[in-house]
Amino acid sequence: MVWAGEEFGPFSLWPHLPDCPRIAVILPFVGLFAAVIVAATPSSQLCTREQSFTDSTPGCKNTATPHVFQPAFLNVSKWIWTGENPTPGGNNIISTRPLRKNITTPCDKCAICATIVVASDDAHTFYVNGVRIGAGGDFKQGQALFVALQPSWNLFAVAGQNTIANSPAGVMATILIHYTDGTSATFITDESWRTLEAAPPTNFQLASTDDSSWAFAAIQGTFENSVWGQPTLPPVLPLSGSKWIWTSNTANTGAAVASCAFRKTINQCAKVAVCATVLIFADDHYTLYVNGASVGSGSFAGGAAIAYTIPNLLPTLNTFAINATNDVGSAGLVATILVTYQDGSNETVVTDGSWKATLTVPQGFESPTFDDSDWPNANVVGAYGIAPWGTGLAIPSA
Ligand SMILES: [Ca+2]
Ligand SMILES: [Ca+2]
Repeated sequence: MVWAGEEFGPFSLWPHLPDCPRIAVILPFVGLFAAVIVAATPSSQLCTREQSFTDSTPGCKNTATPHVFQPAFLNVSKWIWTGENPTPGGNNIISTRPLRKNITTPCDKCAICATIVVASDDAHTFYVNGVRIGAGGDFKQGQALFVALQPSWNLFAVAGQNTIANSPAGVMATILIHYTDGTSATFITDESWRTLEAAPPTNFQLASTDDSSWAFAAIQGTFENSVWGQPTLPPVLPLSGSKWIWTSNTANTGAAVASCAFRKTINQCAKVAVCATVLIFADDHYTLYVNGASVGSGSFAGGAAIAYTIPNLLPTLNTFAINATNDVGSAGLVATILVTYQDGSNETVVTDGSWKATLTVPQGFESPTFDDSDWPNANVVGAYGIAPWGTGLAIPSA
């Protein structure tokens, strides 16, 4: 579904506090809980396993479960700019312009994380709740960004740049917000966004900046009809930084017909993990578990890597476990995991020699409390791109 934003009122004053009784309770709890974790667990120590972060927030019990990744389709979005040139898609001066949208969560939901795909002519820097989460510049292909959200409202801000004199200028984004009840909703750049015919003021990306007197953005074109053509979605995640791993370093030329177990525990004490996106492929097939729960399975016969959204990470310790089976010939496992943290940052974890691997699959190996300390590290078979798999693997779009 597409919410154009009108239901929350583009004419309402910002910050717009909805009439949700829970809001006064939730936000202090988020900060307090995060602060307790940071203060109590120095990053030099292993963390203890905490209760799910969102479950501790009154009114925000997280019942979302892992699922196959859902693309943030750009084809529902619109190109926006200031309207300095009243002709949509017309030429603009060299300039940087602020674009902002506060998205209020419906009263009966709690936002947890988002996938953002953004394209721009000529460049953009993207902020969420004041934190810079990425920058890029391409009107032919969107950039994928992943970010953890606040439960009740979130401020999306973009500094759009037109770097070529007398050329069209525009930003197009689709924001797919995941809620703790397992539902999601799509938001787009449209005429409800706020902008200025001036350079972004200092701290324009912060919630403390009042944009209620700013103008509304002007539509420069739609996905179907604009001077830019139709931008494509980027790959959900890259595999280019990942290694093929197995229990022997020559598995690309042949390996035992067997099932192997792989484990990687991400232990980040100084931050609160919220969501993850996983892209994974195995020769010949696998089942992926996160914190002991089965997420999904895939096979070589599918010919494509599969992406998953994990919306229910634990705050500090998260265990990714994979049962991978070789049926014949070469064997390998390759994956990229992107974890989003409560503070707006993210971390990419790839399959490499730091993973644990065994040539058997012990009972209960997928459990977060399983002791893998006596397992050997995985063998690196080679970088993504090596034979026999090459770089031809199909990767889903963001
Ligand atoms: Ca331009
Ligand atoms: Ca094989």
